[in-house]
Order: sequence, then structure tokens, then C-alpha cells
Amino acid sequence: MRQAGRSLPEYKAVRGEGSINQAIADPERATEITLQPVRRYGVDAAILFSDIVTAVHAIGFGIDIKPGVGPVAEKPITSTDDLARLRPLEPEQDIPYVLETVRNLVGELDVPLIGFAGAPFTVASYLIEGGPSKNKAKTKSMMLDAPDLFAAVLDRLADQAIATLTAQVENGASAIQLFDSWAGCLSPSMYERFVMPASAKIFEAVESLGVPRIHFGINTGELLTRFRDAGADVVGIDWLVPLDVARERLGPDAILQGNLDPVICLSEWPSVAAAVREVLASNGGHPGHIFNLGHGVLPEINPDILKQVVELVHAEGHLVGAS
Ligand code: 1CP
Repeated sequence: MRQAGRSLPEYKAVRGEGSINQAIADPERATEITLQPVRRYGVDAAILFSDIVTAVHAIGFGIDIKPGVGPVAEKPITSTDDLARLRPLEPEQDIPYVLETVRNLVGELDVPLIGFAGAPFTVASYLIEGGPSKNKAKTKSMMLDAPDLFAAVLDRLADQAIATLTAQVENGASAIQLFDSWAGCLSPSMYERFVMPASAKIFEAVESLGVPRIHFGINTGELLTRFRDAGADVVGIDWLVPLDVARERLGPDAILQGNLDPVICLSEWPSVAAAVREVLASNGGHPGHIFNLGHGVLPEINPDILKQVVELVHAEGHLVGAS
């Protein structure tokens, strides 16, 4: 999850000042940052150090990641003229540093590397709003009032996601995750009409790569079946939906990723341990479970607590529900 490294002193030491884009564009630093949480926590997979707006940044759209804020676009998309600023991504030319980082990591890691991209809707929300926003008002207005423009934006972003995910897998990533973090602000009908086709296009295009495809968002309780039907092999679950409830909705064979509430990790260890055990219990020993936080690591979280979480999951994860 995003910001696994942010609470780590070793991350702060190598991250440097300024935009995170500079660290992403430096394969040596990006490799080291990706490895840090794996080394410290002993987790079973690594997530590439990059961002969901790395591709749009690389094609020169005009977006930066402001420290303490997130992705900020100088000139948000308002009309069809802006489509020209979303040219296709050519990974070898536009993001060679990401691919070099992937190759470095695959050479160094003993665990699988998860590559990722932002889903069209979530990336579009930054490009249309101009930055992080609470209710995505401009994005929803464009969806309803200029549906052709909105569909064209999402389609271009889908093609970029396909290009970056394919290149990451071709360079050695073992799984891919599509982050549609903010899709949960949409009703099921709005999601199906305006968003799902672009995400489904991505999942279909990367199917032949033969790697597991994970689909994640928060507040997606009512969207879970659509998240699966878009073409995912694994559905990410936030902490609001217990895993057994998710399997009632998705079927008994559903493979889930999740779902410890990150905020709980700010509490004393006994409370955190109880919450970890509750997640494991709600999975009930099902083999199709990737234990994870329900969203990103908060910078205030004590790394020692996260280390204990990993140890507890490793010690007890396979025991729950086993007879
Ligand atoms: O843990 C890691 O470092 C992995 C690399 C990673 C990933 C997977 C980063 C680095 N970003 C992401 C994905 C990402 N970026 C998502 C999807 C996952 C999620 O919902 O958490 C989203 C929505 C973003 C956009 C973004 N980038 C935000 C959110 C802003 C908002 O709207 O609230 C922020 C704060 C960033 C900056 C960022 N990206 C990554 C890190 C480590 C940071 C923190 C800031 C920094 O160190 O400069």
C-alpha cells in the first residue's frame, strides 16, 4: 500500500527534499525505497515505489506531487482541447527509470514485485479537479454534462495504464494492481455507466500477460461485484466490509486482499493484535487471502507495530479455520 515507507526513518533519510517525482525518476533511490519495508517487515511481496500519476507526469501533462498534499495539476482538464495533453505513453522513452527500477528489484528481491497503475477514474479525478478533492464535484459534472469528453479522457488514461502495466510485467513484475482508490464515491449505476468500461479495457488487455490482477478502492462495499466483473482476479477490500461479508457478495471462491483499518495501527499493541485476529477470523482460513491494510500506511504509525502485525499474521494466518 501507498506510503509503506513513509513512517520509516530510513525512508526519510534517502527520500530527499522536493517532489517525490525526483525520487521515482532515480532508479537507485527508488529501488532502495522499495526494498526498505520488505527488509524491515519481512512482508511477502514488494510494491514498486512509483505513483499513480507517474505516467501522466512523464508525458508532460503538467502535474506534480506536492509534499503534504498529493498530485496537483497546473491546468486541469476543462475542454476537448486538453485531450491533446494526454498523448499515449511510450514506456521505454517516457518512463525508462521505472522500468530500470523494476529490473533492479527483480534482481534483488526474494519475494514477488507488484507493479501498479492508477485506474482511469481516480487519475482523471486529479486531472479534472486540479488536485485532491473531497466530493469530486467537477469530475462528476464532466461525467454527466460532457460524457463524450469524460469517456475520451478515461480511454486515454486506460491506454496509458495498459502501456505501463505491460511494460512493468515485461520487465519482471509478478502481479499488477489497479488502484481506483476514489471510485467508491460513485453510485453503482454511475460506476457501471461511466467508469467500468475503461477499467475493464485495462484488465482485458493485461490478461494475456498471465499475472494476477488486483483491483482496489475504498468505500467500495456496493461496488465489489463490479470491481470483480471489470476483470480482476483479486478484489481489494477496505476495512468497512468484513472479509466474510465480501465473500457473501463475491462468492465462496473469491480471492481477497485486505483489510486491517490502518488507523487502528495507531493504537496500543493489544488492540492492534485483536483487530488482526478479527481479520484472520473473518477470512476463516480461506486460502484465497492476501493479508493487507485496508488502505495506505499513515506516516504516524510506529514501524514496530507494523513489524508485529506481520509477525502475527505469519504466525497465525494459516492456523485460523484450519482443522
Ligand atoms: O508505499 C509506497 O511507497 C508504494 C508506492 C506508491 C503507491 C502504490 C506511492 C508513493 N503512491 C502509490 C499509489 C497512490 N498514489 C494511490 C493509490 C493507493 C491509495 O489509495 O493509497 C493514490 C490515490 C495516490 C495519489 C497520491 N500520491 C496521494 C493521495 C492524495 C489524495 O488525494 O489524498 C499522495 C499523498 C501521494 C504522494 C505519495 N505517493 C507515494 C508516497 C510515498 C507519497 C507520500 C508523499 C511523499 O513521500 O512525497
